[in-house]
Amino acid sequence: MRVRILTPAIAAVLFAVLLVVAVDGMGAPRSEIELSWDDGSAEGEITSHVGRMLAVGFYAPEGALSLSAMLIYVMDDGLQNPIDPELPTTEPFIVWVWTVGSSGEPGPQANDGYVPFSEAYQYPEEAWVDVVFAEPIDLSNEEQFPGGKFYVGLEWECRENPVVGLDLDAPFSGETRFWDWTSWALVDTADAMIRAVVRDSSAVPVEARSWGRIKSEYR
Ligand SMILES: [Ca+2]
Ligand SMILES: [Ca+2]
Repeated sequence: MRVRILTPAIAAVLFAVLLVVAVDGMGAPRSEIELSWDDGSAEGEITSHVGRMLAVGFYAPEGALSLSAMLIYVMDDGLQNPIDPELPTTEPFIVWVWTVGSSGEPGPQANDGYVPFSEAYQYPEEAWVDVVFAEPIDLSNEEQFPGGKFYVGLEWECRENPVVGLDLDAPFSGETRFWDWTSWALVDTADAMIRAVVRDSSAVPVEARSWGRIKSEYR
């Protein structure tokens, strides 16, 4: 694991949109909620080796038990693209959804492992990368997802790419976990900048608050 703490001059204040309200073809509102523990600004970053994983746990609000997308804040890896210096140097990664294990850590996988960008250089750096699941994941099984809790995250397929943003502003959620090839270590001094987008399945608007917004508003 390579973790680096950025200097304040480098740390960018990032833009966070916490509620997306879309309108479907019939004009009826459809609500999606972006769940976050991070405050939108990266003070650190993390990257690792092939087969290691990073997960963040979330609680789906009542009435919004369908996981439709996740977001990951990809940092600048400091490398230059050999083909075109204007292009990013991003590499594929695997997206996982996990149930909750017996000790609260990520449990068995709840999706098939999704590679949203199968070729190199397909998504930007220094940006929120939006990964939409082809099939939304049903979180309503109370045994798998007690209290609506689930984990989303990524598995590295390439050495030290991508580099993921870390929010180092307290308080910390204690919901970030790192798979070091043998166990899920709890990361309690940072919130990884990975978010989940949930929605209801009946177009009923749901509560729009999130920890990340509260943290950035009231810190
Ligand atoms: Ca921050
Ligand atoms: Ca780069």
